[in-house]
Amino acid sequence: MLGFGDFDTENVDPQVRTPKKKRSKRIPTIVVEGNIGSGKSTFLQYFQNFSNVIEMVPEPVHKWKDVDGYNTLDMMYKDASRWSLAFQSYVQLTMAEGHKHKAKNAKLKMMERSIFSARNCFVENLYQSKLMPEVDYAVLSEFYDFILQQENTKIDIIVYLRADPLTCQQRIKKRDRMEEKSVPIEYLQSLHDLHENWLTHQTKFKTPAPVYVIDANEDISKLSVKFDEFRDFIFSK
Ligand code: D5M
Ligand code: MG
Repeated sequence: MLGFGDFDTENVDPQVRTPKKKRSKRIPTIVVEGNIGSGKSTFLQYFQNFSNVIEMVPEPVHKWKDVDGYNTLDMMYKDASRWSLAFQSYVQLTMAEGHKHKAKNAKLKMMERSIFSARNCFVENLYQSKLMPEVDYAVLSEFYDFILQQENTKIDIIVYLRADPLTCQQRIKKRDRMEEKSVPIEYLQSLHDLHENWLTHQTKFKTPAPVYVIDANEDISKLSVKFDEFRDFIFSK
């Protein structure tokens, strides 16, 4: 058996021993945030028209719905106190992957939600509503801090689609997702308050980038004017 001492490291080509990492340039990243049903997917769809310039990283809901056959999103909705740690650990992992993802031929990257809202809104809500015990919250927080130190999670702008919880509830009913059948208005209100605390008031958590707020209560036909304005804003930069 060979031990490490058996290797002659003296004559190793230093280029081979410490290969230089190719650093590709970081592409400016836009993160789209907002409550459930606030219109994020519609916003992303609008920007699909600019796919030659912007690469999309949609929220990886399909992954959450099939972790080796387990629909962890559904499990979390059905029994949050039992499954939140598993679900949020997986959300944190998949969001870290999204931040790490390198856009290939685009000038901008646009992510639907982020590791930040998962932590500052959803995990925070579970903890505050006592569905997540303090120890799970502490473990997730350490894991979160570690990811932020290891990975480049830098973002450049947050678009906050601010919509009233009642508007969100109506949109959720309309889209009729199986897992979201029993989302109560109180849950949407708590998530709304946490988005406001973070993105508008910065009470407990600071924002990792400047925030561009869009009032997303209006009908989609009127919203597209605001989306146009945001498009002009980013393309003028
Ligand atoms: O988000 C898609 C669905 O995923 C919606 O039911 C909310 C849920 N979601 C997203 N992130 C989280 C975290 N971190 N915890 C709990 N639930 C989450 P939508 O806003 O509809 O695009
Ligand atoms: Mg969505």
